[in-house]
Amino acid sequence: MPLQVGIVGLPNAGKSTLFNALTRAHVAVAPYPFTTIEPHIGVASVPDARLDALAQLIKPSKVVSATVQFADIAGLVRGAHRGEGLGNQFLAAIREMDALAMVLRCFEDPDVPHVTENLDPIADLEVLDLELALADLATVERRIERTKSAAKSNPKAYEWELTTLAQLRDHLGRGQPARTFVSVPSAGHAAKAEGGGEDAVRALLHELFLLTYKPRLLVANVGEDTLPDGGPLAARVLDAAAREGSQAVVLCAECEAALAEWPPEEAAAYRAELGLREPGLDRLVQASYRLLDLITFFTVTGGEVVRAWTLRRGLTAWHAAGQVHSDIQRGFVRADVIRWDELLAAGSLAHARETGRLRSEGRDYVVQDGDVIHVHFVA
Ligand SMILES: Nc1nc2c(ncn2[C@@H]2O[C@H](COP(=O)(O)OP(=O)(O)O)[C@@H](O)[C@H]2O)c(=O)[nH]1
Ligand SMILES: [Mg+2]
Repeated sequence: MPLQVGIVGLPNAGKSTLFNALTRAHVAVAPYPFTTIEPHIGVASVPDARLDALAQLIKPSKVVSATVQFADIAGLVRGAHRGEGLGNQFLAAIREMDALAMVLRCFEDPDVPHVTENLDPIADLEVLDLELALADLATVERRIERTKSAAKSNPKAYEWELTTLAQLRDHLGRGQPARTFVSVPSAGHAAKAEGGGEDAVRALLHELFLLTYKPRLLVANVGEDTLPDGGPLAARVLDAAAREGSQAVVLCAECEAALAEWPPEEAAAYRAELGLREPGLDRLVQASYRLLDLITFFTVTGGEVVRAWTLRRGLTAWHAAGQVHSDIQRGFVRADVIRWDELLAAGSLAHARETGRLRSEGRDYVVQDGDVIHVHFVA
């Protein structure tokens, strides 16, 4: 199951515009395609200058980027947690996501109605967060009931879980996201109780599939006239992101959608005029990739294909081999490893080997972001 980022926001925040911009970028911006695989799900290639540099060096016949999937999730409105609108349906869709991109409306447009009279992206974010927290609260309350009945025959075994769940319920009830629960002092206290530990708290949160436990980034969708910085509303979004320790991306979804259909040089020239150094979409895709805590490793198979692959941070050469092919993983012998920039400096794998810069690593080697890996295996 590939990792997915859900595009979430109030109606008319620009979610579908953003999603379509990513989809259309496929046509015009060939190196970084984005294809729609289901009406609301698309695959974005991750722009990566390291991959470009390796392709320059090796001149393969094919270059393949790493990817991230996005889903356009409609229907988050006030009252959604009670099932209003498409409430339940969209909450189920969010539950399946690995991370969320919260689209916040910062663009003025009298023709596009907004749920409130004045634009206030932070108030909008609070509405979104409250709905998610209330949905989580309902989840936790259901779990408490289940745990209570399980505890009847063996109260001691469930003591820690019940205490922790009660604290979590209070935390969510105050409108706080599950993300910040592990760090609150009372949770720390519970963690020290028998059966606990911070890892146990994390495991419990994970098991509950809580919406407010998902990593997220904020997207300030601004009007073209406020580019490149996005004006005061975007500044407030950046502030909010800094306060909660998340990332924020400022972009104009409508401009991105239009520019995605232009010839690349003209789009680049217009971007430069607006003061933008790179497509906002690229920044969004890259930020999403970081949000998922993914790293990239590269393969340069026979000089034919240069490819970027995705791996969870902390996984090993053996896992990397499995990404490439299950046969390669099964027959894993060892891996030749060199950092991408060392390979560039060496000029070729052969030269890197001759000069002793190619390392030989075993299956437990923890892959580092930017490693070029060649796995030796027996079939
Ligand atoms: N002026 C302006 N309009 C936008 C921008 N992004 C989206 N819109 C418009 O806002 C309306 C709602 O956008 P849509 O993407 O359908 O919102 P959704 O409900 O969040 O999916 C559409 O008419 C868009 O053209 C933007 O950056 N600037
Ligand atoms: Mg929409």
